[in-house]
Amino acid sequence: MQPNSQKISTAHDHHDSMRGYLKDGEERALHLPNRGPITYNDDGSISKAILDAYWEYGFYVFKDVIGAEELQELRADVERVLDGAPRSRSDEFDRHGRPAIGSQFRRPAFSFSKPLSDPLGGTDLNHGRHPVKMAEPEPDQDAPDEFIDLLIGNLQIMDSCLRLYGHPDLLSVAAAINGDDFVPFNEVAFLKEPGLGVSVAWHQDGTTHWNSPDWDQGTHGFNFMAQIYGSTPSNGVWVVPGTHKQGRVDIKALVEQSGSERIDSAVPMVCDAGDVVISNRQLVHGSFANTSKERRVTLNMGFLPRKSVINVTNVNFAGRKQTYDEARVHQRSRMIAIGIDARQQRFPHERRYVYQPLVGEEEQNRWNEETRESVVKDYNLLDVHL
Ligand SMILES: O=C(O)CCC(=O)C(=O)O
Repeated sequence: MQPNSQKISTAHDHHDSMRGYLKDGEERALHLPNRGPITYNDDGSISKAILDAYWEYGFYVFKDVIGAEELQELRADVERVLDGAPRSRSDEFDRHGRPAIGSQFRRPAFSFSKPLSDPLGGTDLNHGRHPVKMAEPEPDQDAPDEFIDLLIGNLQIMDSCLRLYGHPDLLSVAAAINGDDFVPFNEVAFLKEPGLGVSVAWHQDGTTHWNSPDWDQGTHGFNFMAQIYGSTPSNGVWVVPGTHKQGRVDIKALVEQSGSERIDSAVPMVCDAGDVVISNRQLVHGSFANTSKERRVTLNMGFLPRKSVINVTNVNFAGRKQTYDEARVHQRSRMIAIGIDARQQRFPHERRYVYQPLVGEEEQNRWNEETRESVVKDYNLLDVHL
């Protein structure tokens, strides 16, 4: 039985007490046959070995997807956005006294949390899908009361993220998993700052289709998780491999069997900077408070199978009911086409991905100041919530 981590008080104790669990998990993770570059069969389709491993384990670590130059651009954009962020959740100005980034958008671009806390575990938030509270170690005395743990709407606050969104290899994977007519879900950035990063309590994403007669292992889609500083067992997302195939998992029971929230069968996503993980949203997954000295910044980009989305009704981020009809999904999907064009302008020698649902609409979906205003601005009011 592992120590009851709920009783651990300081960040230092927490980090120390995790060592054995982190090491064992890393070893298990590195033994799984689910990491390597994105590769193709002779006919241009994604390699069968990648797809087989993804469907078997529910995740795959794609190595070296983002090159050094692009990584620098992504990091610089995150820094710029943090520099221009509101000083607190109720502030309209940044630390330089300028109007904060995001004030021009209808949805907030920043989420604030208490250092090393678990804002979701054991609450009704997110449809109550995080049933177990994680350990909340005491942050160091010089830690701020609150810090930014999430950026929301990456594609409108960071042009580098819009370009990454149009990545031909990632979009080819999206098509291989969800079909050529895949649709967008949402884009956020998880900021796991050293000594501050919050827990994301164990959960499965997805709220709408668990009891559908045609539910399957891919129904609630997947997230790409692009790592711009790498991801370690201490600061990374952990998953329970294969649980995407099991329907609703009893997370409380998993935690009880393991003797603490350190679930025995879980493994961490171990990545270098530039790697991108594809992670099935139905996997049991979560992350621990970041008591390590390493930063993780993960850019999430989610995609769904069209058949899970069209004409489905759900509540949005503000609790308002909405139906994802064809017109709405079409408008939201324009972000893929604009991302492709933005990428092509930046990397003109790279293969340009062809997004089947919007073939013939390339002219309307050029990346320029007009589409920044008319399509990209407030695009995430049309996010899909499944
Ligand atoms: O990045 C993290 O720590 C959590 C990610 C997560 O839970 C998600 O993408 O659903």
